[in-house]
Amino acid sequence: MAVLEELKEAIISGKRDAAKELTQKALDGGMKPREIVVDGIAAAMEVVGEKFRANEFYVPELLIAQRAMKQALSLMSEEDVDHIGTEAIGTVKGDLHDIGKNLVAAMLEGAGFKVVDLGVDVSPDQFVKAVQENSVNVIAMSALLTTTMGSMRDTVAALETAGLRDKTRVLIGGAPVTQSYADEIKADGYAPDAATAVEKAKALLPA
Ligand code: B1M
Repeated sequence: MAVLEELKEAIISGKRDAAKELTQKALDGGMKPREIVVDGIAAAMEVVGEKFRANEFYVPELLIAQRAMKQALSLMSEEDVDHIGTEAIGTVKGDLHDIGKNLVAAMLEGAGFKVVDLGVDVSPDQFVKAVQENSVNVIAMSALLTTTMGSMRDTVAALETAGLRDKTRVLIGGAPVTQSYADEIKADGYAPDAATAVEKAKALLPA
């Protein structure tokens, strides 16, 4: 267990090499990948999220922890990790801002989600295709421009048209997005930051 505590600390403080070495040490010691992900990596990202919300960490610390987390995860294969759910994430059509979206994606990955990252400028049809091609539980949309937010509504409508709305939950966020906008377009959840996005995404998973 000591190695997982050390791994947590390494990720929280953004020590990339140490995060990788400690993950390797845990694997060599016979620990199961799931245990390492849940009790080491996800636990560390939870602390990072709490510190971010408490204004103890800012975006640079988040990005540094995210890189350390990626190093730890790089030693796990897809089959090794028992994902808690699948999330397709993207910045909506017409919008190229991806810093916040990448943070949300990294936090979701650290929390044990399989993340299908569709990138930026993602059209409603691309979101629909992602749901059709992967067993997606939650679609996560990010928008930073007031002029592109409307694409979130279009994506909800496209999911309905494709007959996928009932089985797909929709989570939205980004600087101009609000809870009242989420209510207006009938999204299932809104999160103001990356840490809350993880909480909301977990709550949206089927029981
Ligand atoms: Co842009 N830009 N930009 N820009 N840019 C803003 C957003 C703007 C507010 C600046 C301003 O005018 N004050 C303004 C938008 C105004 C508006 O619509 N209300 C703006 C504009 C106008 C533009 C252009 C149109 C400028 C131009 O060309 N005339 C242009 C548009 C390009 C396009 O997208 N088509 C443009 C371009 C760019 C750059 C390319 C230069 C660059 C983006 C680089 C990149 O992302 N790779 C850029 C940047 C960096 C910004 C600012 C400065 C910073 C955005 C950012 O990364 N913040 C921004 C002004 C500002 O915010 N101070 C601005 C840090 C990031 C961690 O926060 O993305 O909010 P954020 O994510 C947070 C939360 O919102 C939340 O969690 C994250 C972490 O807590 N969150 C989610 C985000 N997505 C979520 C999804 C969720 C849940 C939570 O669930 C799914």
